[in-house]
Amino acid sequence: MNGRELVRSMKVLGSVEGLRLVRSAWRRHRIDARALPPRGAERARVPGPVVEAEPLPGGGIIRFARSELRVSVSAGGTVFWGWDGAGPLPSYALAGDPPEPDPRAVLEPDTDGGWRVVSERVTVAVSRHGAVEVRTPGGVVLRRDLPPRWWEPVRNGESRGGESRGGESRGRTSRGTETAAGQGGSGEGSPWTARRAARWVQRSEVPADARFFGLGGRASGPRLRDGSYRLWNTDPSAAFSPGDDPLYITMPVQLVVADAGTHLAFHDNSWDGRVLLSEGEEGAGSGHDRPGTSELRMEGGPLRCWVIVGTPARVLHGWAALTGAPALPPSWALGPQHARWGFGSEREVRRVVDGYRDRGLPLSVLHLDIDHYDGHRVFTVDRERFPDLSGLADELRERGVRLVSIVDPAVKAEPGNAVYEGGRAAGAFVRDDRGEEVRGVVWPGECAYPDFTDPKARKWWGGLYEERLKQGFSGVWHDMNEPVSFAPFGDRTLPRSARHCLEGRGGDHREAHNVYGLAMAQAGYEGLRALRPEERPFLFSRSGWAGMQRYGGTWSGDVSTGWPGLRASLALVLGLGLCGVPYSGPDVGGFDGAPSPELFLRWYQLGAWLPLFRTHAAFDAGRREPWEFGPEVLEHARAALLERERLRPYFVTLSRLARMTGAPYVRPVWWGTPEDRALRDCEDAFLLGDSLLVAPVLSQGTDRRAVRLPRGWWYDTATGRAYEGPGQVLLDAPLSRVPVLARAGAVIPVRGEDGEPALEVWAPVAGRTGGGLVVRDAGDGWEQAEIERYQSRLVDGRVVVERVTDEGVEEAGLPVRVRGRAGSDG
Ligand code: NBV
Repeated sequence: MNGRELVRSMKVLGSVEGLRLVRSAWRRHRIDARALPPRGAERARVPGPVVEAEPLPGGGIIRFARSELRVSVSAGGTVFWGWDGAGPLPSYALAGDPPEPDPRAVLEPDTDGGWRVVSERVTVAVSRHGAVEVRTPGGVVLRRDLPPRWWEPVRNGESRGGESRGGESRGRTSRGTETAAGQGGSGEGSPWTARRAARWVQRSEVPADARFFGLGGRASGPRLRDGSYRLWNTDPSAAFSPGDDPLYITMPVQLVVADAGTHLAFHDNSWDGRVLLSEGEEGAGSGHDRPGTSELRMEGGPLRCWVIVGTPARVLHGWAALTGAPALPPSWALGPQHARWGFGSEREVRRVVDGYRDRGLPLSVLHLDIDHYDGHRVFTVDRERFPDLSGLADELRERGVRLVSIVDPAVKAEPGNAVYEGGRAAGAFVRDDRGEEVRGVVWPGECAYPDFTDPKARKWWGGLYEERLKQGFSGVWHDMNEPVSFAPFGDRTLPRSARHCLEGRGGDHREAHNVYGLAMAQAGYEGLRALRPEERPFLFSRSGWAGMQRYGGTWSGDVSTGWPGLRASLALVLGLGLCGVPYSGPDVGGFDGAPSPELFLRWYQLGAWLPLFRTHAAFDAGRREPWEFGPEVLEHARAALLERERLRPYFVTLSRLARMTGAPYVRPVWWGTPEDRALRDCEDAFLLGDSLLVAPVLSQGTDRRAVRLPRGWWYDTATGRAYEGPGQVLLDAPLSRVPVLARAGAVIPVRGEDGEPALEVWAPVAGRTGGGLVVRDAGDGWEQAEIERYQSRLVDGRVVVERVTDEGVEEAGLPVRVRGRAGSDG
């Protein structure tokens, strides 16, 4: 906690809490000092030279002097490799069983004395010193992971010097690095579990032209430039800007886009770590390329990796197959949402909802923050400020507005607090190495933390959502689940030595920290699903990890109010989408401070095109209602809102497609043409599905902006003028709107003027056809929805739209509105 944060929490919590914070930080420090003795002398080890190889389905095991590597290619072309017994399971990221190995993949000797696994879609070559190369079937190298290096404690009588060599083959028997209580290792199982806390490093090379994306939610993205990115979910403690790293969601997931192809690499390891990225350079020095590099330095955990290659769409499809299909938000969660920390009363909630209604502004969801709790205690209600919450919820629901509740994980540790006592009875709280409950300080004061890595704690916690449903809430918003414990110094989280169940394996917070939010999301999702089986849960979570999309989405967290924060908002949504988390959005207007009317409007105009469209701000921030910024902003915000609502059927379609294919709604402009290098560097525009290209205004005083187009014809939806890509065009961006382009031929589901489903079709260019997919809103339950396929073409200069079915083509069956006239100049 920095000074500002301390002052703020003193303001909110009172000065007594200030002392509590200092005590709590000391306690954390003491526990760790006791349970995690400092590392002693260590030495580095490498696998050594290759010894032999043993074929297995999908690949095989390649043995080196001191290590062994398992390589397996699945039938779909997904690559797995793991060192020293690290297999795909256990894993918090994977959705179920690992994919079946490809029975046709063969292990064969490679030219340099190494081995390779050859399959139809991909070749994995392992050099005789343990470098792993992933190549296309044509032999083009997409990624080369150099031999890893581990640090192991030096034992009595062993020399410390340098890298292990020669006589180190006995290293096999000297791998157990930790047996002490509280060190997290059971000492059982495969070699890597025995040396669970050994640090390791691996350097990887990618083509010189490659660009990096992903690593979870990074404010400085979406293209990740040279630098160091930490893998430790962190509440930045104050509103963040693009320079702040890490944030709430970190993931060892990188998407690499190069001329040679696109691939995703996922190191399935939840420990603290760091990724050092350096883009390559073509023709550097004497005409030779300098490859891009990515160096992963981990504090412990298994060295195992998944690599998925293909087009961006194939890669994300493979990623969703591996880590789970994104949860489908109910369609109301695709409508406009309004939140604020500090509504403070039922009256204020009604005032805001009335404000929307009186101005004819649609509103779908309203969120209640921690101020509606009784003394900040989770799963309670302040009856003075909210005497009839369920009555309010019913009333709002009749008016078409759902209520969503914040849920914090920390439980006030006090006798008489039913949630606390229930958690104790269930044995659900995190304990330290001596079996004492681990305490931290959050909004309610001193708190205990559920251990969401324990299935029985998840079950208990999930049941608590019944209270939220009874209050009339329709969904939940998980906060502070990095998890946070306020502290004036040191790490603002649980002690690293805090014990966790980890699904029965046992371990400590070093391993559990990054999956805490993910496991909490699982608890919430499963709880809601069991309590209200007929409806899809709506959940979004500030923290999470690879696979979190199975349970819901996320949001920006406390993005700072300012133009850089606006830019970071888009970076986060794009980056998370490429890590498989398609549903997210920023605090529109920024979390803190007071945006200028112009900044607010531009944020609003961006937010309206993102999956989660929600205004939100801190209790001491300026207003965020669109009418608070003067009549001009109100009119333009209204236009953005109405356009969002008109396009709701398109958002519903995109949410269904994300679930079925893993493709995010919001995609970088290079999505369909990753070979276009200029597009890879374009960070200020995005594709919304296949049909639209949105070019938000991200800087002050802009009324015209450059827009980079992918190949094909695109219409400026405001003017109807068509432009041919690839290339760059200058488009008007008056305060009233941001440039949005539609792909020629696109068929887009919209709400017609009568409110009924209709198709908007942008005329295809002569000689080409177009089309689009439509998935209709099938309700908020578990109904399967059908994908409808439409095609558009020009017949004698007239646009014809037809539905394509297995039997052939038929009439569209929906009202069609044709727009644009391709090739025309205005
Ligand atoms: O619950 C209060 C806030 C919330 O409004 C915000 O959205 C979260 O990101 N919460 C953080 C805790 C306090 C932040 C200073």
